[in-house]
Amino acid sequence: MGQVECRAGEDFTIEQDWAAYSEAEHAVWRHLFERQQRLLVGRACREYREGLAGLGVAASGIPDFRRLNDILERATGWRIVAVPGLVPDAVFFGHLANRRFPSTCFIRRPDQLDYLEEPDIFHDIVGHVPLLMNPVFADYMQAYGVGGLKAQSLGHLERLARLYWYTVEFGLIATAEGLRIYGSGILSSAGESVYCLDDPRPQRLGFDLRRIMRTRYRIDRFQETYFVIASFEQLFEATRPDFTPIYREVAALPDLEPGQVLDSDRQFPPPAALGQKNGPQQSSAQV
Ligand code: HBI
Ligand code: FE
Repeated sequence: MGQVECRAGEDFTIEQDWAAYSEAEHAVWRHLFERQQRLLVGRACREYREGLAGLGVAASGIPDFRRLNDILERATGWRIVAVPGLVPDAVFFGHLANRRFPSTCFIRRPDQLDYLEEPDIFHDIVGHVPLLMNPVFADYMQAYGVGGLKAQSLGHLERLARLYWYTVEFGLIATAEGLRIYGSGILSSAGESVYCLDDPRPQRLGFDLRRIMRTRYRIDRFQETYFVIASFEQLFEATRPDFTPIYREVAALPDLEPGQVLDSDRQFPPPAALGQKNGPQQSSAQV
């Protein structure tokens, strides 16, 4: 049996043991948090900023899940449960379907500040949890969990995982001030927080459920394609219908590569050419 199984119950939950974090681990959190807060000004969407503020997550150090849960449960009925790392898909979906967000509780090492293979507490708590304070997004995440259990039984998990990837992890939202970030994988990444809005190379396409379910993704590099929603209500409405006929329709079409563009795609224009003399701070995201 792997080490994880013997430490966690059948739902893979463990205790966070907040008192056990070292000063060095709190220092990694502070560095990551302060850097992200500077970078996300003018880039993170309003709903994320409101959720982060509402949770009281701060630079002071790694938060105690018990304190966050007092606030989160009152707001949307969600709760954070600690897990040792990635858990099996069925366990992951089972938690989401019951408004439990499975968050890792280890933090990356100082030499992993810019890239980490799998989620750590900074990605989960600073990336994912603030948006669970938003009622519409909280409903979407629970619907995703319910849908995941069904997708697994239908053998279409890969297509649903693409929806998660291109929305929950790497989604952008259109606002009156320009494109803004809501995807957790971007919100917890210093480099991609800038690249996703400022770099002219990636495609930025209008949200299209079937298009997303056909589009592959790479986990080891910045996205070549981002999908843009008009609102969280649009995202939640898209998950209302029964996906069974949609899976069948999409399975009959060829998969698409990241970066590929179809004539039917709604393309958002690349960011204005960056001012040569000023470099990235002249990005379109500047409000
Ligand atoms: N487990 N802890 C954890 N966190 C995740 O984000 C996660 C997971 N297991 C499976 C998973 N994500 C994805 O493969 C699902 O979207 C299918
Ligand atoms: Fe994640």
